[in-house]
Amino acid sequence: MDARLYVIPASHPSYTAALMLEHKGIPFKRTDLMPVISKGVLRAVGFPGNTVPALKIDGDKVQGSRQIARELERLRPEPPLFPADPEKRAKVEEAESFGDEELQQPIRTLLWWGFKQDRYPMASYSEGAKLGVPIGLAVKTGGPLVAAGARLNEATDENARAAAAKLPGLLDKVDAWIEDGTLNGEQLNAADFQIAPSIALAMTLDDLRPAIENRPAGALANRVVPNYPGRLPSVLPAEWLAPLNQPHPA
Ligand SMILES: N[C@@H](CCC(=O)N[C@@H](CS)C(=O)NCC(=O)O)C(=O)O
Repeated sequence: MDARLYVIPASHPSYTAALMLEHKGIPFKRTDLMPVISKGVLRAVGFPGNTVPALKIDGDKVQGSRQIARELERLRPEPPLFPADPEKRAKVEEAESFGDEELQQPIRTLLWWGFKQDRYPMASYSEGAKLGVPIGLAVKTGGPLVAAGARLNEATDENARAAAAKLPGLLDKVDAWIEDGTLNGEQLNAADFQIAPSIALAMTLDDLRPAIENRPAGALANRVVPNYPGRLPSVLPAEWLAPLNQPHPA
Protein backbone atom coordinates (compact mmCIF):
# COMPACT_ATOMS: atom_id res chain seq x y z
CA MET A 1 0.00 0.00 0.00
CA ASP A 2 1.13 3.50 -0.77
CA ALA A 3 0.29 5.69 2.22
CA ARG A 4 1.14 9.24 3.20
CA LEU A 5 -0.14 10.81 6.41
CA TYR A 6 -0.35 14.58 6.77
CA VAL A 7 0.03 15.68 10.37
CA ILE A 8 0.72 18.66 12.60
CA PRO A 9 3.48 17.70 15.05
CA ALA A 10 2.04 16.65 18.41
CA SER A 11 -1.53 16.91 17.10
CA HIS A 12 -3.43 14.31 19.10
CA PRO A 13 -5.72 13.02 16.31
CA SER A 14 -2.65 12.88 14.06
CA TYR A 15 -1.13 10.50 16.60
CA THR A 16 -4.36 8.52 16.55
CA ALA A 17 -4.02 7.99 12.80
CA ALA A 18 -0.32 7.15 12.98
CA LEU A 19 -0.89 4.62 15.78
CA MET A 20 -3.68 2.94 13.81
CA LEU A 21 -1.51 2.65 10.70
CA GLU A 22 1.19 1.07 12.85
CA HIS A 23 -1.38 -1.25 14.44
CA LYS A 24 -2.38 -2.43 10.96
CA GLY A 25 1.26 -2.85 9.96
CA ILE A 26 0.87 -0.39 7.07
CA PRO A 27 4.10 1.47 6.37
CA PHE A 28 3.53 5.16 5.62
CA LYS A 29 5.34 8.37 4.84
CA ARG A 30 4.61 11.40 6.99
CA THR A 31 4.33 15.04 5.99
CA ASP A 32 4.66 17.45 8.90
CA LEU A 33 2.75 20.70 8.57
CA MET A 34 2.83 23.90 10.58
CA PRO A 35 -0.43 24.66 12.35
CA VAL A 36 -2.63 27.24 10.59
CA ILE A 37 -0.51 27.01 7.42
CA SER A 38 -1.61 23.36 7.29
CA LYS A 39 -5.04 24.42 6.11
CA GLY A 40 -3.83 25.87 2.82
CA VAL A 41 -1.42 23.00 2.21
CA LEU A 42 -4.14 20.38 2.67
CA ARG A 43 -6.35 22.17 0.16
CA ALA A 44 -3.42 22.52 -2.24
CA VAL A 45 -2.75 18.78 -2.19
CA GLY A 46 -6.40 18.09 -2.89
CA PHE A 47 -8.09 17.30 0.41
CA PRO A 48 -11.65 18.55 0.70
CA GLY A 49 -11.30 19.58 4.36
CA ASN A 50 -8.61 21.55 6.13
CA THR A 51 -7.72 19.56 9.22
CA VAL A 52 -5.21 16.86 10.06
CA PRO A 53 -4.98 13.91 10.20
CA ALA A 54 -5.32 13.58 6.44
CA LEU A 55 -4.35 10.36 4.71
CA LYS A 56 -3.62 9.55 1.11
CA ILE A 57 -3.79 5.83 0.66
CA ASP A 58 -3.56 4.10 -2.70
CA GLY A 59 -4.78 7.27 -4.38
CA ASP A 60 -7.76 7.80 -2.04
CA LYS A 61 -7.99 10.71 0.37
CA VAL A 62 -9.39 10.20 3.85
CA GLN A 63 -9.63 12.88 6.49
CA GLY A 64 -10.54 12.74 10.15
CA SER A 65 -9.38 10.27 12.77
CA ARG A 66 -12.64 8.28 12.90
CA GLN A 67 -12.97 8.14 9.12
CA ILE A 68 -9.38 6.93 8.90
CA ALA A 69 -10.10 4.19 11.47
CA ARG A 70 -12.93 2.87 9.31
CA GLU A 71 -11.02 3.07 6.05
CA LEU A 72 -8.07 1.19 7.56
CA GLU A 73 -10.42 -1.45 8.95
CA ARG A 74 -11.94 -1.86 5.48
CA LEU A 75 -8.61 -2.01 3.69
CA ARG A 76 -6.89 -4.31 6.14
CA PRO A 77 -9.26 -6.06 8.57
CA GLU A 78 -6.53 -7.72 10.64
CA PRO A 79 -5.55 -6.99 13.30
CA PRO A 80 -8.93 -5.38 14.00
CA LEU A 81 -9.55 -1.92 15.40
CA PHE A 82 -13.07 -2.81 16.53
CA PRO A 83 -14.36 -5.85 18.46
CA ALA A 84 -16.42 -8.36 16.47
CA ASP A 85 -19.09 -8.61 19.19
CA PRO A 86 -21.76 -5.97 18.35
CA GLU A 87 -22.33 -4.88 21.96
CA LYS A 88 -18.63 -4.45 22.61
CA ARG A 89 -18.24 -2.65 19.31
CA ALA A 90 -21.01 -0.22 20.24
CA LYS A 91 -19.19 0.66 23.47
CA VAL A 92 -15.88 1.13 21.68
CA GLU A 93 -17.61 3.39 19.14
CA GLU A 94 -19.23 5.39 21.94
CA ALA A 95 -15.86 5.91 23.63
CA GLU A 96 -14.25 6.72 20.28
CA SER A 97 -16.90 9.38 19.50
CA PHE A 98 -16.47 10.86 22.96
CA GLY A 99 -12.71 11.05 22.35
CA ASP A 100 -13.22 12.84 19.06
CA GLU A 101 -16.14 15.10 19.94
CA GLU A 102 -15.70 15.85 23.65
CA LEU A 103 -12.12 15.18 24.73
CA GLN A 104 -9.96 16.54 21.92
CA GLN A 105 -11.12 20.15 21.96
CA PRO A 106 -10.72 21.18 25.63
CA ILE A 107 -7.13 19.96 25.53
CA ARG A 108 -6.49 21.84 22.29
CA THR A 109 -8.01 24.97 23.84
CA LEU A 110 -5.81 24.76 26.95
CA LEU A 111 -2.66 24.16 24.91
CA TRP A 112 -3.27 27.14 22.60
CA TRP A 113 -4.19 29.31 25.55
CA GLY A 114 -0.86 28.26 27.09
CA PHE A 115 1.04 29.13 23.89
CA LYS A 116 -0.56 32.57 24.01
CA GLN A 117 1.07 33.10 27.41
CA ASP A 118 4.44 31.66 26.35
CA ARG A 119 5.09 30.51 22.80
CA TYR A 120 8.68 29.30 23.31
CA PRO A 121 7.66 25.85 24.59
CA MET A 122 6.03 25.27 21.18
CA ALA A 123 9.41 24.16 19.87
CA SER A 124 9.37 21.13 22.17
CA TYR A 125 6.15 19.94 20.50
CA SER A 126 7.90 19.76 17.13
CA GLU A 127 10.77 17.55 18.23
CA GLY A 128 11.76 15.31 15.33
CA ALA A 129 9.42 17.03 12.88
CA LYS A 130 10.47 18.18 9.40
CA LEU A 131 8.72 21.48 8.99
CA GLY A 132 10.95 22.93 6.30
CA VAL A 133 12.10 25.80 8.56
CA PRO A 134 14.25 25.64 11.69
CA ILE A 135 11.75 25.31 14.51
CA GLY A 136 13.60 27.79 16.74
CA LEU A 137 13.21 30.44 14.05
CA ALA A 138 9.59 29.51 13.42
CA VAL A 139 8.80 29.97 17.09
CA LYS A 140 10.85 33.17 17.43
CA THR A 141 8.96 34.80 14.60
CA GLY A 142 5.76 32.92 15.32
CA GLY A 143 3.76 35.51 17.28
CA PRO A 144 1.19 35.95 14.48
CA LEU A 145 0.98 32.17 14.02
CA VAL A 146 0.20 31.68 17.69
CA ALA A 147 -2.35 34.47 17.60
CA ALA A 148 -4.00 32.87 14.55
CA GLY A 149 -3.88 29.37 16.07
CA ALA A 150 -5.35 30.59 19.33
CA ARG A 151 -8.10 32.44 17.46
CA LEU A 152 -8.84 29.45 15.26
CA ASN A 153 -9.11 27.24 18.31
CA GLU A 154 -11.14 29.87 20.16
CA ALA A 155 -8.65 29.77 23.02
CA THR A 156 -10.17 32.68 24.92
CA ASP A 157 -9.85 33.02 28.70
CA GLU A 158 -13.48 32.05 29.04
CA ASN A 159 -13.14 28.91 26.91
CA ALA A 160 -9.86 27.85 28.51
CA ARG A 161 -11.35 28.21 31.96
CA ALA A 162 -14.38 26.16 30.89
CA ALA A 163 -12.07 23.54 29.36
CA ALA A 164 -10.19 23.18 32.65
CA ALA A 165 -13.49 22.85 34.52
CA LYS A 166 -14.59 20.02 32.20
CA LEU A 167 -11.46 17.93 32.63
CA PRO A 168 -12.33 16.09 35.87
CA GLY A 169 -15.58 14.79 34.37
CA LEU A 170 -13.88 13.80 31.12
CA LEU A 171 -11.15 11.90 32.98
CA ASP A 172 -13.77 10.14 35.12
CA LYS A 173 -15.42 8.86 31.94
CA VAL A 174 -12.13 7.54 30.58
CA ASP A 175 -11.33 5.84 33.89
CA ALA A 176 -14.79 4.21 33.92
CA TRP A 177 -14.27 2.81 30.39
CA ILE A 178 -10.93 1.42 31.49
CA GLU A 179 -12.60 -0.11 34.53
CA ASP A 180 -15.30 -1.85 32.45
CA GLY A 181 -12.80 -3.12 29.88
CA THR A 182 -13.90 -0.94 26.93
CA LEU A 183 -10.44 0.66 27.00
CA ASN A 184 -6.97 -0.62 27.82
CA GLY A 185 -7.80 -4.28 27.20
CA GLU A 186 -5.31 -6.85 26.01
CA GLN A 187 -5.95 -5.84 22.39
CA LEU A 188 -5.93 -2.09 21.85
CA ASN A 189 -8.85 -0.76 19.82
CA ALA A 190 -9.86 2.37 17.89
CA ALA A 191 -11.07 4.07 21.08
CA ASP A 192 -7.75 3.45 22.83
CA PHE A 193 -5.95 4.98 19.86
CA GLN A 194 -8.41 7.89 19.83
CA ILE A 195 -8.32 8.70 23.55
CA ALA A 196 -4.75 7.92 24.66
CA PRO A 197 -3.10 10.68 22.55
CA SER A 198 -5.47 13.29 24.01
CA ILE A 199 -4.56 12.21 27.54
CA ALA A 200 -0.86 12.11 26.62
CA LEU A 201 -1.09 15.63 25.16
CA ALA A 202 -2.84 16.83 28.32
CA MET A 203 0.01 15.38 30.36
CA THR A 204 2.54 17.53 28.47
CA LEU A 205 1.09 20.47 30.42
CA ASP A 206 2.90 20.73 33.75
CA ASP A 207 -0.33 22.15 35.15
CA LEU A 208 -2.31 19.02 34.30
CA ARG A 209 0.15 16.11 34.51
CA PRO A 210 0.16 15.61 38.33
CA ALA A 211 -3.62 15.18 38.41
CA ILE A 212 -3.63 12.69 35.51
CA GLU A 213 -0.50 10.56 35.61
CA ASN A 214 -1.54 8.38 38.54
CA ARG A 215 -5.05 7.72 37.27
CA PRO A 216 -6.00 4.80 35.00
CA ALA A 217 -6.29 7.32 32.13
CA GLY A 218 -2.66 8.30 32.66
CA ALA A 219 -1.58 4.65 32.61
CA LEU A 220 -3.44 4.15 29.32
CA ALA A 221 -1.65 7.12 27.75
CA ASN A 222 1.72 5.89 28.98
CA ARG A 223 1.05 2.46 27.54
CA VAL A 224 -0.23 3.54 24.13
CA VAL A 225 1.93 6.57 23.44
CA PRO A 226 4.75 6.73 25.98
CA ASN A 227 7.02 9.32 24.38
CA TYR A 228 4.60 12.07 23.47
CA PRO A 229 6.53 15.20 22.51
CA GLY A 230 6.19 18.57 24.17
CA ARG A 231 6.27 20.22 27.54
CA LEU A 232 4.46 23.34 28.62
CA PRO A 233 5.57 24.79 31.97
CA SER A 234 2.84 25.96 34.36
CA VAL A 235 0.80 28.83 32.95
CA LEU A 236 -2.79 28.19 34.01
CA PRO A 237 -4.25 30.15 36.95
CA ALA A 238 -4.44 27.97 40.08
CA GLU A 239 -8.12 28.76 40.56
CA TRP A 240 -8.95 27.24 37.15
CA LEU A 241 -7.20 24.05 38.23
CA ALA A 242 -8.80 23.73 41.66
CA PRO A 243 -11.50 21.22 40.57
CA LEU A 244 -8.91 19.05 38.84
CA ASN A 245 -6.63 19.06 41.85
CA GLN A 246 -9.33 17.93 44.31
CA PRO A 247 -8.21 14.64 45.86
CA HIS A 248 -9.56 11.87 43.63
CA PRO A 249 -11.38 8.94 45.26
CA ALA A 250 -9.26 5.79 44.83
N1 LIG B 1 -11.92 15.76 15.28
C1 LIG B 1 -11.01 15.83 14.17
C2 LIG B 1 -10.06 16.96 14.53
C3 LIG B 1 -9.27 17.50 13.44
C4 LIG B 1 -8.56 18.76 13.90
O1 LIG B 1 -9.20 19.74 14.37
N2 LIG B 1 -7.23 18.80 13.75
C5 LIG B 1 -6.47 19.95 14.14
C6 LIG B 1 -5.12 19.56 14.73
S1 LIG B 1 -5.30 18.68 16.25
C7 LIG B 1 -6.18 20.81 12.92
O2 LIG B 1 -5.99 20.32 11.82
N3 LIG B 1 -6.11 22.11 13.15
C8 LIG B 1 -5.73 23.06 12.17
C9 LIG B 1 -4.73 24.04 12.71
O3 LIG B 1 -4.37 23.97 13.90
O4 LIG B 1 -4.30 24.88 11.94
C10 LIG B 1 -10.29 14.49 13.99
O5 LIG B 1 -10.26 13.71 14.93
O6 LIG B 1 -9.80 14.24 12.89
